[in-house]
Order: sequence, then C-alpha cells, then structure tokens
Amino acid sequence: MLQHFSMARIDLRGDALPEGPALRDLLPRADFDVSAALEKVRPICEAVHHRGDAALIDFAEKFDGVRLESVRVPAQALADALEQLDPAVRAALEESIRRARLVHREQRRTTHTTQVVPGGSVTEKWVPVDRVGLYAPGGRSVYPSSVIMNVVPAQEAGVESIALASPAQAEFDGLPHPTILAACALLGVDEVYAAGGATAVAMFAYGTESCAPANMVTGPGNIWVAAAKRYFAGRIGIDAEAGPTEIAILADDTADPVHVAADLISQAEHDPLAAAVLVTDSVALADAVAKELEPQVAASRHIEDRIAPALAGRQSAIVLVDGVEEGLRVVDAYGAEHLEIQTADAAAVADRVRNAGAIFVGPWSPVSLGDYAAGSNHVLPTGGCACHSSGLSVQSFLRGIHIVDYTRDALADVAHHVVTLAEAEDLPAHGAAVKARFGWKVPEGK
Ligand code: HSO
Ligand code: ZN
Repeated sequence: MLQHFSMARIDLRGDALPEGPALRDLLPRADFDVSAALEKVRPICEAVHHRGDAALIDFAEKFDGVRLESVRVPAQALADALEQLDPAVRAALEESIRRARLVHREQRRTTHTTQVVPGGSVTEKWVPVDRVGLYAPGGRSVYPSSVIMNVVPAQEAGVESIALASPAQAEFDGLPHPTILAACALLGVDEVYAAGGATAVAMFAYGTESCAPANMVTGPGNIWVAAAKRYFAGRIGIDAEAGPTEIAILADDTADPVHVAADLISQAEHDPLAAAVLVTDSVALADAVAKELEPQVAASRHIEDRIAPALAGRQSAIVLVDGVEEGLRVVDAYGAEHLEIQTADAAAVADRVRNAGAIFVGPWSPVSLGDYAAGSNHVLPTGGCACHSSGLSVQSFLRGIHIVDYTRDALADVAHHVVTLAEAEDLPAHGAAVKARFGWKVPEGK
C-alpha cells in the first residue's frame, strides 16, 4: 500500500538563494521527455497523412479497441448526449460556460490606428484564425470542463469554424465520452470527431476525407498529443505543449493546513506525474500539512494509481524558505501552472508574482474553483513555460495584422532614413524600391 508516503523536503533556509536557472535546478520537476515521444508519433502522423480516415479508423481499433464506421460524430449522437445528461451536471456546465464567457468576452481586442506622422498611419487589426481543431482527452481524463476552456475563447475570438476531437470509447460504441459530446452540444459545437492523441492532431493538421484541415490545434493531452503538437509546430498554430499538471502553494503560518493539503491532493489527483509543491517559511505549517495529507489521501479515491505516486514522486516537495520574500523568488523560479498564495496579505503578495500560469489568491480561491467555475481558463502553461507563455485566451486565436498606409509626402519625408538603413544592411534594392517612386532620387527629408 502506498498510503504511507512522505513528500520530500527541500530545505533552502540559511544560505542566500542562487539566481535564476541555478535556483530552478534545485526545485522538483517531472520528467516529461517529449522529444523521445516524437519519434513514435512521426509514423502515426504520416499514416494519417497518407491514408486519411482509414488510418484513423485503424488507430482507433488499435489504441481504443473499437472499430469505427466513421470518425465524424453524427448530429443525433450530440443531441442524445445532451438529452441524457444529468441535470445537475448540465446546470454546472452551463454556469461554467456563463462565467467563462464573461471573462473571455472582455479579452477581445479592438482595431487601433496610430497616426505616426501626418499622412502616415499604422493600423493594427485583429483577425480570428479561420478554422481551429480542439482536442479533449479521453481515457483517464474525460473533462467536459476542458471542452469549455477550449471552445469559449475560440468562440469569443470569433473563430468561424470550430471542430473538436476526443478519443473513441469502446463502451460507447466508438463515440467520444457522452459528457464530452453533451458539452459540445451545450456550446453549439456540432463538428466532432472520434479521434485520439497524436492521430487527432494529425487529422487536424493534414485534413482527411471527412475532416478539413485546421489552421491551429489547441487543447490539453498526454505526451503523445504534446509530441504531435511539436511535430506540427511551424506548420500549424499550436498552443503550449501541455505537460503533467502542477500546483505550487506559497503559504505562511496563517494558512490552514487542511486547505493546503486538500489543494495539493486536488491536482495530484490528475496524474501520477502531477506535481504538488508547497513553499513555506513555516516549519510548523510544513509539519501540519504533512500530517494532514495522510488522512486526506487515505479518504480520496485515486490513491494508488495517481495521488500517492504524484505526492511521493520526485516532482513534488515541501520547500522550506526563510521568509515570504524568498518564497516569492522560489515560486518565480519554478513558474507553476497554478500558484496559490495562502499568506497574510495574499493579494499584495500575488501582485508581486511574475511567473505563473494562473494565481489563486487567499483562502477562498482554490485551484479547483479555477478548474471549473471561476471564469478563468484552465488550459495553462506547464513545465516552467509560464515564464514565457500564457494560458489559452481569446488572444490565442487572434492574429494582429498591421496595415501600413502612407501618402506620397509622408514617404518622401522618411525616404532618406529608409535608404540609409538599406545601405547599412547591404540591401540596396530595398532603398531602390523607395527611390523608384521619386524619379530614382532620394527626396530631401524634413
Ligand atoms: N487542473 C487541470 C484541468 C482540470 N481539472 C480539468 C479538472 N478538470 C489542468 O489545469
Ligand atoms: Zn484539475
């Protein structure tokens, strides 16, 4: 039995903390080797490229144990799933959608024109991607909430064509899980495919007989989805490669150990590779949380396969620091997907955090609120990517296009600078393109 486990402790008290990458190296992190998986997904992606739907059907039989008649989910199956959805689940999903729409609607961007000089302007217009393919995992992670977190920002961005894929489930005659289908129906997404993992990403990237190619693929998934995204990066748009989920909690002695333990367990519940990291300056809190974990883990459902290995794994730890100041440096170096601040004056501390996918402030904002019903997005950067990337948002589905519009006089005024820089870069034809407009002479600028 794994019920008796202990979370590793990393003691960073006493000496000055090292800088940046050296500090990051002291912190725990899961092994998630996407490049090794890349070699395995390559033939899968290429089979989908060459054999289209037939390959998808063969892969569903091999990986999901069910022979499909078609990969496209019939409209009737979506309607049936919605009709059969538990009313309480339906109400919760509807509220989740409503809140997510409130937040994401306000992320829309408006066209903006900068009058650079009289007669010379640059307008930035925001144009949604034409078609996106969204992925919702199956198997261990059937998350209708992730359907919401993908679809709502795409819809609010104004994406016209939205398709969703989720693995075929043998127990549902090869359809994706009914709650995934019901969530699609609630959101008004009617183009749904039974395709899983790398095969789904390849389907959207290349297109098949039944699925038109997409410009972009987003959504969480396992290592095969991450590897397929990497395979197609540069050819289609992708969001971040999602790794195992992470929670970091920065807490002091004002935190309630019962809450802290419950929140660590809540994300450990996703995956044996999930990371739970407590950063605290209070040994008393660390001890109380360690003690509190035992009964709470014992009372939870997915102990042996996920929670205990996640908490005991090398990716999880209790990190002791000298104070909240040092704690802030540690959580910034870690760059957690989810960061809870459970300290005195939590909002002020949260305000100082620079690297996190999402920040949860104070005792009444647990990560699981954000997973389902805060209005925030739960598709967030993992593996330290929070230091350069954001979670999914309306912005993820928009492209900003600059529209440059200069008059003759406005070009004439700046022409000599263009010609000078073109010469400096040994690109005289660049300068010539301007001179050609003025009788091959450089107009005298102002
Ligand atoms: N915490 C997960 C998302 C999720 N939680 C879905 C519950 N369902 C990664 O952010
Ligand atoms: Zn979660």
